[in-house]
Amino acid sequence: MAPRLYMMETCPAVRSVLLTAKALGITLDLVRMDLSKGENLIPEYLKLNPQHTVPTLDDDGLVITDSHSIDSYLVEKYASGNSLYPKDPCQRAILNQRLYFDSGVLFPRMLTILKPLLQKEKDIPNEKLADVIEAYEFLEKFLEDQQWIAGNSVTLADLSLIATVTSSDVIVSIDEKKFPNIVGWIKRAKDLPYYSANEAGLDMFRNLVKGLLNA
Ligand SMILES: N[C@@H](CCC(=O)N[C@@H](CS)C(=O)NCC(=O)O)C(=O)O
Repeated sequence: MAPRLYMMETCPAVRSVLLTAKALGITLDLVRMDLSKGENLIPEYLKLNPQHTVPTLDDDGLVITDSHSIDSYLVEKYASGNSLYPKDPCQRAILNQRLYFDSGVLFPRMLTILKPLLQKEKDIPNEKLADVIEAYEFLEKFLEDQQWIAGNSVTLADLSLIATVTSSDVIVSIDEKKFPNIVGWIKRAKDLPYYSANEAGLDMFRNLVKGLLNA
């Protein structure tokens, strides 16, 4: 039975799992959810994921929440040793730091802007914008002298962050002059053979944000 993914494509965290699965050639049983209708708050879903977030993976009864955990699980379970999640402890330490950067810094900083937007609050406070720009500055440094986020080959850190960064760019535009490393990295990521897994959801996300800003 294919692992079941509870998902909503507009969510960057979901798209990182779609990218990982496509990169590894894993077929997922996709269960689409509409969070605007509170489908993540029904008791059945809360039983699976008390944090009521998407994505949630159910692999034959093993329930995993948080995209970063799901991505690393998919590699370990279905493609152990794959270069997306190298076993070398030094490479993995850097990679994990960048996954935690996505999880603990960039993604939540973007959410502090997105959440009020979803609640029809159009004025974005300058300090929230500055926080996201600061996260871009960190990312720009990570990419100094290397092609990918955790070194010179593609890893899960790229798949997580590309989904977040391309979404964040819709809200807080990435200045090409200030962030040439990030812009170059995005261009390289778009050439990955499985990048299409980010595209449809990103388009939906773009339309959603444009709609909210122009409402
Ligand atoms: N760190 C989590 C973040 C997931 C997350 O915040 N998902 C949002 C949608 S993008 C969500 O489900 N929000 C609904 C809620 O918090 O109730 C991950 O990587 O999976």
